[in-house]
Amino acid sequence: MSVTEQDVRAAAPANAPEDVLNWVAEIAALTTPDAIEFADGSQEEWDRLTSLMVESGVFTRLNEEKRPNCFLARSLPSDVARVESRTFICSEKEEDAGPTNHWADPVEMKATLKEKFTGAMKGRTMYVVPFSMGPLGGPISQLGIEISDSPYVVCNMRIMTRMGQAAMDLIAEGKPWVPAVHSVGVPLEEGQEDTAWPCNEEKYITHFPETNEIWSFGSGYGGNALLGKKCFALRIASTMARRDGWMAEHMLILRLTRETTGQQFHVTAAFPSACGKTNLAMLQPTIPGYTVETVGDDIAWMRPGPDGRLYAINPEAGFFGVAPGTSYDTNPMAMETMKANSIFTNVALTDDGDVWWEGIDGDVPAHLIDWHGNDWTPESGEKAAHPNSRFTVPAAQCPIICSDWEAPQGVAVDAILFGGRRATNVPLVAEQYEPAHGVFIGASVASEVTAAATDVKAGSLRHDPFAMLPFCGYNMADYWGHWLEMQDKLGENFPKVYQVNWFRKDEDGNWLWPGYGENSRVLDWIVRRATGEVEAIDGVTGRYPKFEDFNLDGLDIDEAHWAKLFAIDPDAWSAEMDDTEEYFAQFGDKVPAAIREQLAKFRERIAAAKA
Ligand code: GTP
Ligand code: SPV
Ligand code: MN
Repeated sequence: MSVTEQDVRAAAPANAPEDVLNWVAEIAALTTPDAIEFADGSQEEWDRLTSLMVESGVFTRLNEEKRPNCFLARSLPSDVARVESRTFICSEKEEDAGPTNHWADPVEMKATLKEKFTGAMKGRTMYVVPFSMGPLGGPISQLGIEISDSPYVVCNMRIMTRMGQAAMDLIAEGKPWVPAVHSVGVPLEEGQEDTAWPCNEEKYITHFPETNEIWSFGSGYGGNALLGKKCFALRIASTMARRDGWMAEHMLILRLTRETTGQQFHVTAAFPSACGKTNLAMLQPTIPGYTVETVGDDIAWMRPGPDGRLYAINPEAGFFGVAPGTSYDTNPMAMETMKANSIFTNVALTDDGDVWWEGIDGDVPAHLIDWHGNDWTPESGEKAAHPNSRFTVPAAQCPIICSDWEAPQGVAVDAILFGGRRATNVPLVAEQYEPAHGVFIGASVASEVTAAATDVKAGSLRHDPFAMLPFCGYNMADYWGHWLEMQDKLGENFPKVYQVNWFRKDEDGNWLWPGYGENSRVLDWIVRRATGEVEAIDGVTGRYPKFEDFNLDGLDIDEAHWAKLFAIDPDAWSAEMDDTEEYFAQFGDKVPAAIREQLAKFRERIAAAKA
């Protein structure tokens, strides 16, 4: 017997409003689940669902002494990351999705989804998960309800969002909410055994920007399934932001306090997926004089405040971070954050019930269970953890979480960074010449592809404007136009833009820059630029630090090494601008004139460097 409207009403909290009940009943009638539960976000619910998943084999409980209340999940190899080729923007007009998104006609897609979701939850429990992106009731926050047939999703949503009854209470007050429907797409016939990671070979991650709807089918992993994150907080929110004069960005947020003066600086930074946001957000400065506090590690919602400055909030409540490469050496604060109450997906399991991944501290164990669930030894020759294996951890557990991380009005942004993985060409740091140049810097971001998406060739260089290529819910060139408008509106108050690159390599393939905590030196220069303590030198890609102004104390970097970090090969940059121009051409006349103008100015600077 599948769930009836009667059952929906019986399961719902007393204050669930009529529009919610009707929508849930409609989805239940379509997907025919066996049972229904409304998530309240309680500890009891977490304990029950995690125990249920341990029993069914979805979760492995980790060693209670080493990792209390922590669980390991292993996905199928066909479901390990976002699937960009199956991500659709279903705007009425194709040009509103733009050439960098996969577009589908909303009417046709709705018909397809109706077919896919028919009976999709048979044999499963439908969970109704109300959530808030941003502090509950905050002026910049937004509400949503995710319906999902995955208890793994429910537990992850409890960490990543403010989930449960408190969100329902706000919805009950009549606040707007975004409906998001998710199914792993594996109905169970009578008596059919479930598997540890149900998912469908055919996946649809779909967005309807004009009606603020999200429908996701076939995947249980990360951004495909935790619909508050990329689907809502970036793709749908970016379209809302354009309509309503704010910004939804793939950015970390951090607070830097100068210990001598107590002055605070807030920095947001956009790097493509798996390019260092979590690491920079939790930076441990190697130079004296600064304290870093984390506000967010992946998404920033930014709005002009009453004083005309730009204010940012982190819409999330947890971190869904890349595990490999994370250690006490590279990111001690992340290591501290994941000590308890965390979910690990696709990492390896040690013999004493703890987690392991490539790059974690200590010796490589002689034996592990790898992310496939198989025995592993160092001789296996394969990675024990998947390159896109992740930890899901409560942000509040981060030892350096900012005291204002839940300030409903956000923090005032002083500088915006754009970066990516660039082995060549891009210097360590460059400052914008003028606001439009800042937008040009964002628009021309290119980065070597990582394992964060399954269907893009890792290692290849691709354009990823504003680190938003997979996350912009509308035409990318219109998005550049929106940035220019926001800059115009805020004038002098709009934060200065910097381009950074921690990933430049020498001829032998060695990093030219030590990265991680040493990135504090770049932040220090940016702060001293803001206070007017140091000058910058004009160059081809922007304005650079003077060698003598930059704090290199204790680093083995002499002037020759410095020169490599900032080397500009005019021919290589000429070629890069040819490529950028070609990339821009696909947007036709939607490319703002100010951006074309910046390209011309860039070429003039190259010509001057050649002369
Ligand atoms: P998403 O969650 O996918 O959006 O990624 P992210 O931008 O938060 O990436 P994250 O900080 O998790 O970093 C991904 C990988 O880059 C990790 O393996 C890090 O160890 C590595 N990394 C981060 N910062 C640096 C750095 O400064 N230098 C070098 N060489 N590697 C870094
Ligand atoms: C990213 O890919 O940028 C992520 C991970 O932050 S996911 O939530 O899976 O998109
Ligand atoms: Mn991300």
